[in-house]
Amino acid sequence: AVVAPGAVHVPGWLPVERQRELVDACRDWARGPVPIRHTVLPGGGVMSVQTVCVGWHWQPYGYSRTADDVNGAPVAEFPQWLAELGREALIEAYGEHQGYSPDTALINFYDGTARMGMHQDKEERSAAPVVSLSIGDSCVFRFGNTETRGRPYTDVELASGDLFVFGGASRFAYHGVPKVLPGTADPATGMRAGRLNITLRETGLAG
Ligand code: MD5
Ligand code: FE
Repeated sequence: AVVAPGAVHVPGWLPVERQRELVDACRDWARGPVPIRHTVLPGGGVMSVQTVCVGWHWQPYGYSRTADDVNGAPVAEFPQWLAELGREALIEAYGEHQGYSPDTALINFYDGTARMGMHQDKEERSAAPVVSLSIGDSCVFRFGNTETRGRPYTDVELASGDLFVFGGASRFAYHGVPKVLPGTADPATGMRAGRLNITLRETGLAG
């Protein structure tokens, strides 16, 4: 379903076996070299989601190769199979992969009470689409506008296996996750509780 120009939601895109493989890979990355943790914001606030990064380390003001706010270690290498998954996602959403070459993944874990406030993703120096994959508990995803954190917005339920691609005019829209729906996960994915979200991005950075 096209939710807005450039914003495409594909329910149930990822088969359960591929969800399970992704969960296994995310469990490995969550252990290290940079352990999954709650990001601390510049103002001192602590995000309720837990995040681990692959390829580049995200912080609210930019990307680096080492996790200087965690343990100083270089982040795990971004695997080519994940870039290929991103191209498959773009072909599904837009009919072509557009030469998509994501070099970073942000992996967010939401427990039953975690939330993500309305924000824009502007740390990337690239207007390439963001590919979002959801596994585990469903959530309410709030898709807004490019001008304000507030209305108008559309609430969409995202379930396990759903693909969402944000490109074009939607790339810089405000968005957030006001609510996780505990108890909705299919244990066959490997997620017994909570929600996993994997986003693929092009940082636009060299090296
Ligand atoms: C999530 N994560 O469900 C979301 C999925 C984040 C984040 O928001 O920053 O880690 S990514 C949703 C997204 C990305 C880029 C643009 C838009 C949405 N959008 O225009 O709505 O954990
Ligand atoms: Fe975001």
